[in-house]
Amino acid sequence: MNKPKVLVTRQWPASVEAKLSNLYDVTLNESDRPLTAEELKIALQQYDAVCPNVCDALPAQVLNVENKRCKILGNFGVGYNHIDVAAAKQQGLIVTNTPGVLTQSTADIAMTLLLMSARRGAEGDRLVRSKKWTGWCPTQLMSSDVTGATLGLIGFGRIAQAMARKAHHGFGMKILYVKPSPAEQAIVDELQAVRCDSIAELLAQSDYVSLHCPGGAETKHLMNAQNLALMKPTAHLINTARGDVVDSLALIEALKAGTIRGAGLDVYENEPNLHPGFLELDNVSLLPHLGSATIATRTAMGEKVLANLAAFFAGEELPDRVV
Ligand code: 8YV
Repeated sequence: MNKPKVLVTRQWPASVEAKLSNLYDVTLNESDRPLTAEELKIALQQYDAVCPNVCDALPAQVLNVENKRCKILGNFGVGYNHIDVAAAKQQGLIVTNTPGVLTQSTADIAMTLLLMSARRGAEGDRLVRSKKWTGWCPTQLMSSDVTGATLGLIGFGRIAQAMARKAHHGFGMKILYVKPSPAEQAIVDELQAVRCDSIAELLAQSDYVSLHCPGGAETKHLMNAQNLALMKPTAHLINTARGDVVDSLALIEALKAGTIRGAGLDVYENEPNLHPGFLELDNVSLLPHLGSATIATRTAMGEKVLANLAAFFAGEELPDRVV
C-alpha cells in the first residue's frame, strides 16, 4: 500500500521531520519559504494531509478549492484563527492543533515581556549598545515594580493560568481574571484569583494586563481606544495571544500620549509587517512571535501533529481535534 502523502509547510525540528519521513511520503520545505495561497490550494489537491502553521492563511477561498485530496489539516500550533474552521468543517476537512505542550514556554514569554516592559529592559539594552551610557545615575531608567503588583488576565485558559502561577508564586502578584465562566475552585484557591465581572473592572484595577483570549472575529480590537483608556496611566499591556486582539493604532496613540506606561508585544496585526509606529516608541518591548520557540516545545508540537496524523491514518479517535 502507498504511504499517505503529507506536506509540511515550513521547516520543523529535524527529529520530527525524520520521524515523519519514516512514516509517510513527506514533502518538507527545505527553503522554509512561506507558501502562497495558490500553493496552498495545490497542496490541498495533492496531499492527504497538510500541516500548516500560523503563517498559512487558510480562508474559505483556499479551503473550497475543487478536487481536494486532503482530508486533514494537522496544524502546528494551538491557535487556529488562520484557518476558517467553519469552512473546513463544511468541506469535510478535519483540523487538529497542539494544545498543552506550549503552555509553559508561552507563559514564560508573557512573563518575560511583563518584566521587560516594567523594568525597561529593552531600553537599557539599547542604551548600552548605543555607547551612550555614561554610567550609573540615581534617576536613570526608573521603572515600575512587579513584585506585589496586580496582574489582570483577559482569558483564563491554560496559558493564562500558567502565567498566573509564575506571577503569584514567583512575584507575589495579585491575580484578577475575566472569563465567561468561573475558573475551577482549586485554581482560584491556589492563586487567590479574583474574577472580575467585566473587562472594564479588570482594566481599571490592574497594574499589568495580559491578553490570553483566542484571536478571530469575536476578539478583534478588543483592546481598542476605549478600553485602553480604562487602564491606569501607570499600567502595562502584554500581548502573547494574537495581534488583532489589539488595535495597533490605538495602542500606539496611548503609548505616545502616555495614557498607559508601556507595552510588551509578541504578536502583531499583519505579521511580520507590524505597524511602523511601534518602532519609533521606546516604551514598547517587541519580540518576534517567540511564544513557543524553545527547542523542547517546538519538538513537542511536532510530536503532537505526528500523534494526530497517526490516529487519523489508523482510523482512531484524534487526540486534538478542533473540527
Ligand atoms: C506558534 C502560537 O509558534 O501555537 C500558537 O498558537 O501562537 C505559537 O506558539 C505558532 O502559532 C505556530 O503555528
